[in-house]
Parts: sequence; C-alpha cells; structure tokens
Amino acid sequence: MKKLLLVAILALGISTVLTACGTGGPSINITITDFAYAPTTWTVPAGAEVTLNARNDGSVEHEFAIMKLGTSVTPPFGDKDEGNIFWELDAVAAGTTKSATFTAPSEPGDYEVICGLAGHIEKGMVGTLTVK
Ligand SMILES: [Cu+2]
Repeated sequence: MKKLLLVAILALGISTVLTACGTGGPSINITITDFAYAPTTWTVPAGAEVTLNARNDGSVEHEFAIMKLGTSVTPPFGDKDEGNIFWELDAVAAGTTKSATFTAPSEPGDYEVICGLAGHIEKGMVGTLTVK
C-alpha cells in the first residue's frame, strides 16, 4: 500500500512538471486590416515570453514592429528607424495568420508599435505595447 502511494505521488509530481513546461506565457491576438491594427493597445508583463498571433484580413502585406523604449517613428519610416526596432514580425501576407514568440522588454513603459511598410504609418498603422 505504501509503495502504491509512493508511485501515485511520483506520477502526480511528473504530471505537474509537464504541465508547467507545457503552458506558455501570455499571448497577443491581433487583427490587421488595410491600414489598422485591432486592438491598438496591448499590455504584457516585463520579461514574459509572449506569443503574437497576427491575422491579416487586409489585401496587402503588413508588419508588426515594436520600437525600442523612448523611440518613435517620424514618418516616413526609413533607415533612420531600423536600428530602433526592438523586435518585429515582418511579412504577414494578406489573408494569412502568422505567429511568433518574443521576450517582452524588461523595462516597463509604453513602446510604440508600427508597420514599417511604405505609407502604412501615415495611414494609421500605429499602436502601443505597454510593458508592466
Ligand atoms: Cu502595414
């Protein structure tokens, strides 16, 4: 009987570990159209492993680029801005969903999100990622 209890405890312990490994961090679900993000604000915990699921319902390709803290893009987006990108999901083709995981910044604050394709910021493709 004691042996059976031990086996049961061990089995419980193993399943707990597997569950801990299997569950991911927070996720962001975003719908992209020509030319907007929905929603336009997202909040994630600092340093979290975040899964981004971006669905492009538009008719042209779009991007989701997180700018470094304290930087923002003055349109048009160009070479001056490339170095300020913290992380980006690029080339989300029209009519598709693209997913990727990134590590949220460790520094709390409001990070600008933009689509860096020509003319897209000007048409409204701007959002805010809040890190808490
Ligand atoms: Cu775009």
